[in-house]
Amino acid sequence: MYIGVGSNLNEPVNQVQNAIEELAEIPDTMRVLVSTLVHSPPLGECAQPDYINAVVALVTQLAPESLLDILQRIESEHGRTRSGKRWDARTLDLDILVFGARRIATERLTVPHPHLHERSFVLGPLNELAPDLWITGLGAVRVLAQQIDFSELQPLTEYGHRKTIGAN
Ligand code: A4P
Ligand code: MG
Repeated sequence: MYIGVGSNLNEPVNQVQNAIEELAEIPDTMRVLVSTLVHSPPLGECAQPDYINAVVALVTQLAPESLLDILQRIESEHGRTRSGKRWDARTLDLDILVFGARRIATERLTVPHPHLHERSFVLGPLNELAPDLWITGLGAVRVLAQQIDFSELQPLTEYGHRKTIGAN
């Protein structure tokens, strides 16, 4: 299971690094891989600061909705306020990118994440962790990544190379 982490407010590198540590503390869940942090300009119309993003691989016994509850609690604890405006600047955004082979389409959850295949800041880190991962309805990460322009994506040095092996 893969989580996309993103921030563009209040020291985004710290926000993302702290969130990565908090993901390791989720009950009935093990953090198995952490990607390199990447820097990119904001996607979307409105002017806002650049983003730091990363992808984290977890193995969990939680149901997707229970995991989402916890992710949203972590977002709130990072001081995220929801302006109601979509794609607005945020202290922390935690998205469930992939949940095994599951396809979920409920009011609260769309999995695989609907924009995953078009975002360099998701596919870059995901391709680092799991190039062979098959995404339901989309195909292999490695192939999706070949169709993406990574020219605006800058990896940050040192932090977060593969920490352990084996992910789902
Ligand atoms: N929700 C549905 N599916 C999911 C899922 N797979 N994971 C629902 C998590 N949540 C999911 O999310 C709104 C609702 O989506 C939640 O209540 C949940 O039930 P949100 O986080 O409150 O809203 P949002 O993040 O503003 O909207 P959205 O559409 O998720 O925005 P995105 O797609 O996350 O885009 N540019 C760069 N460079 N890097 C970025 O990370 N991020 C965005 C936000 C824009 N531009 C960016 C980046
Ligand atoms: Mg979100």
